[in-house]
Amino acid sequence: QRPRYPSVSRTLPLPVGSCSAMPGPGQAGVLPPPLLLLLLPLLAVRTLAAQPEAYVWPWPQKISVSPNVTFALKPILFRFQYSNSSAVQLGCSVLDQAFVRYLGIIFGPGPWLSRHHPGLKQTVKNSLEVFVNVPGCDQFPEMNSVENYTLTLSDQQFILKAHTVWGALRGCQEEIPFTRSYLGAYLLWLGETGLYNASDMILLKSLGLETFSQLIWRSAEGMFYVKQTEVVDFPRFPHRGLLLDTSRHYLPLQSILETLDGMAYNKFNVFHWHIVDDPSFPYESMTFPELSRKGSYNSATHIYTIGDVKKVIEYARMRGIRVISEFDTPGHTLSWGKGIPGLLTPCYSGSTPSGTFGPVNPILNSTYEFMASFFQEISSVFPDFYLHLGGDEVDFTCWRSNPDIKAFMKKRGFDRFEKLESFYIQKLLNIVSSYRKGYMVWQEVFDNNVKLNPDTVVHVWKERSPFPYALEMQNVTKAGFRALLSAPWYLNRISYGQDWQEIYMVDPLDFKGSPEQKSLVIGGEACMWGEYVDETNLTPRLWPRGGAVAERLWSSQSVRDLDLAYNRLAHFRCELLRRGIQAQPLYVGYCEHEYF
Ligand code: CP6
Repeated sequence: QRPRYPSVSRTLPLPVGSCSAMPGPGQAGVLPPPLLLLLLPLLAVRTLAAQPEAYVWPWPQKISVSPNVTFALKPILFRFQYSNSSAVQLGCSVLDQAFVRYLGIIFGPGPWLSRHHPGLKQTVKNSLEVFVNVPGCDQFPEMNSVENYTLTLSDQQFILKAHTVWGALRGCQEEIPFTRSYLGAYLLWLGETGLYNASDMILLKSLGLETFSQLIWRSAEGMFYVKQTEVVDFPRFPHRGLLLDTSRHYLPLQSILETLDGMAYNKFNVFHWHIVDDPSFPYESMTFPELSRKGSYNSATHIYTIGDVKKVIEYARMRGIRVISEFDTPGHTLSWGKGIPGLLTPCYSGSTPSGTFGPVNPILNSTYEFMASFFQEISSVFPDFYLHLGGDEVDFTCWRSNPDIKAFMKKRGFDRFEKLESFYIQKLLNIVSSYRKGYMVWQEVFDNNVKLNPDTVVHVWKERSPFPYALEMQNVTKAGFRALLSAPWYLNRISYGQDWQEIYMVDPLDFKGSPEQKSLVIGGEACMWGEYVDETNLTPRLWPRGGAVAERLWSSQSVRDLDLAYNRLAHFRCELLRRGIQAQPLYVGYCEHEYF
């Protein structure tokens, strides 16, 4: 043991890694020596003050660590164990598998150096008891699933509890006004008992076990330790998403699964799969196999079969992550045209077709017949209640050039192309609603005054047009719609320096509006658009920068100290490396596990 700081000493060789304290965001390295000496006492204070109580990312709502009480864990003996009174017992695949996974994460594959620890002063704990209120293991996580957990590591008990009493979600979904804040709603329902949602148990696993795994460290001699700790935790926002774009570049299944691992470590809970777009259509449709046969980059290797999609959904479920697919229309659809002749609008040059194509052709019945069968398939393949229907960046040039479109608009009295776009979207929304699905759309659909179901989620992505994104959040919620923020969170965009800090300091509720309006913000998504990203650079671009979004969406609004965040995030980045995720560095420094 080489304790360095009173409550946070982590000298971790493989498999549990750690970083030594790196200089924070304020750097002294470039200053000449005399000035540096003058500043040294100041810096020392600052660095000490920036030491977190524990290295947990994202930071829990409530955590207290007793620095002087340490427990030891022996890797050969330690087990996760179902509480006798837990509603869920051995045989629950989600937890059974999570236990195996987290034993691997915490202790690594071994061999462990010392089996006998004669001089061990600390109490040895051999199990973490896991208690779940909820029977059943086959559900999917949902928007309203309660993700609360408490973790108590003390001499009396080592226990992880699902605190959750999710009032019969399916039964009372309609009665629950979504205008109530998520936390407020949780507190209200906390007192209600008797009706539980089984999907809560999934979240207990991916959240509480994750926190537990981050609290453990290993000493140089190879023993594992954890401080006496009490954690009471729940997310600030229910929708904490990450968008991957698998059309600009095909991402192999393995990359997607690895990203889901990284998401679980960061407590992200929504995988937004922007699966197709202009350049390629990798989704293999059962109803319309021509779509990927003709529209993918390579129909033998660069497609997602139904089996692949099911694997992604199940892998995500095991980690408490929802999968929301996006099939973006009517724009961004060039790849659809290859497999479905007649679907796209023919563009004209003068009075003759130019041979190029524009957005989906909104004036043909055949278009809506196709969309009805296509989205029927999508509705059944993706179990989540929500579909993302896109609706962004519709280019009117082609519609403008086409005489049939112009004639249709004249007949209908549409004076602007936004009206035609709205006409299309409204028909599409009606189709999807008839399949008993909810939908999310990009902000243009709202901006263009399309009539939307009141439970539509509007996804704000534009940084400043027509308004700065904060004003757009204000407008969307003022109109009574739920809002999702992505505009400040483009991970695909890179720059020199610590750009995670800007990402981190954004607050989704930083706009003018009533408490009701604020409560309509369900969260946000980090986006990784794929124009310049494929499997070679995806992971380092995603992590640890994506962690900044994860903590903003999970932790309390008051968690905004950049120095503390720097230390925890630098440490977490080393932990990601130890877990096999090639996360890039935040700044200068090293990871301690490099020495072992
Ligand atoms: N692809 C699709 C994109 C973007 C959008 N839709 C996008 C473009 C520019 C920025 C961010 C996102 N690459 N289909 C807009 C939602 Cl800065």
